Amino acid sequence: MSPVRHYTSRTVTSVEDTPVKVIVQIPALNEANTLESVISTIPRTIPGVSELSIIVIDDGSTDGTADLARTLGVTDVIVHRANRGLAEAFRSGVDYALTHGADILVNTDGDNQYPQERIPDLIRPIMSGEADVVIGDRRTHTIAHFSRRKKFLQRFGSAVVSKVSGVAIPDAASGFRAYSRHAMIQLNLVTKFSYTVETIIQAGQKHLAIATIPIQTNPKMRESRLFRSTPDHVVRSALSIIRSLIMYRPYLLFGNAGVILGALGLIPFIRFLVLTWLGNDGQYLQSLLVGIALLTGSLLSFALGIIADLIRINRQLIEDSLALQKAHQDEQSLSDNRRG
Ligand SMILES: Nc1nc2c(ncn2[C@@H]2O[C@H](COP(=O)(O)OP(=O)(O)O)[C@@H](O)[C@H]2O)c(=O)[nH]1
Ligand SMILES: [Mg+2]
Repeated sequence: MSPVRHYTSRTVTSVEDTPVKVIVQIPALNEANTLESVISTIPRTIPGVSELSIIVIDDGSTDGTADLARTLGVTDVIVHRANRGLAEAFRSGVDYALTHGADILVNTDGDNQYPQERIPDLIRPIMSGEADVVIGDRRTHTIAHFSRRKKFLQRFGSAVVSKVSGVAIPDAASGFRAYSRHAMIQLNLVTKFSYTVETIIQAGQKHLAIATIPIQTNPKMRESRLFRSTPDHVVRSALSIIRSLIMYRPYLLFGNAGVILGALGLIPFIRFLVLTWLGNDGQYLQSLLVGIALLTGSLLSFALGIIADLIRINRQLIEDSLALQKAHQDEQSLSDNRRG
């Protein structure tokens, strides 16, 4: 196996037989009941991996999750004293992985939903240099305890995320994932809520290679903590997708809205003009009003699209310089390690 190290987005250096360090992170909010089953099923030795460590990110648990993790032998437990949300916990894990020299970061959940024994398969596409992000596809249509509505929503949501990101993703909400160091450097998350959708859309926009592997989930242990109900899930996911769309592909949203409003506005407007020309002066004012309102909306959409696109370009420049900075720190710490 030839592990690949990516230093910056432009230079990819393949280093034969380089030791590969994997960090498995478990974001956990009150997971004392299930944490042991998660930790005990994480494979400790994987062919081609020289070092594997586990970190638990305790996000303000009140059930002793952090202490339990330490008792179970996890030496690095990141504790958020108050609950900050899953995306923040994920970011803490990425920062830890970057500063501790991980080549690959794996995420699995604290509720033992995911089959930890498949971690070797999950990281394989990164080890072989084929992918930067690997997502475990739960094949949600086969999960027995998912209702028909939930299966439909999962599939529909994944189709929307695939469309927006430009990458075919069968299971966009899966939390069983692996990220290469290159992906960790490139991704900059801003959402507070869940990182799953935003990472995919960003990865697609940044042309990171995304792979998926089919997995079978473990039986359900408890209700979701991230979503209180299905409508709550739909609203939050939709907001997260729309926000990502505005941030990464504003012209798609505002351009289409502008064209649709413009086309709808032209119909009553032209109707008014034609009828006035035919001599019906002073009549059909409703058509004029509706037409002008829709055309103004169209104009506003285009104007917002232009502004959002300019902001997107700025953001991209800032992100590029952030990635360069992180890659530079990375090379420095690697050479310090070699010297040390
Ligand atoms: N850090 C953090 N993790 C959370 C929070 N809510 C849930 N989690 C963790 O995120 C993972 C997924 O949560 P879960 O309730 O299983 O959501 P699911 O995706 O609907 O299955 C689990 O490891 C939880 O412990 C939260 O507010 N903060
Ligand atoms: Mg779960």
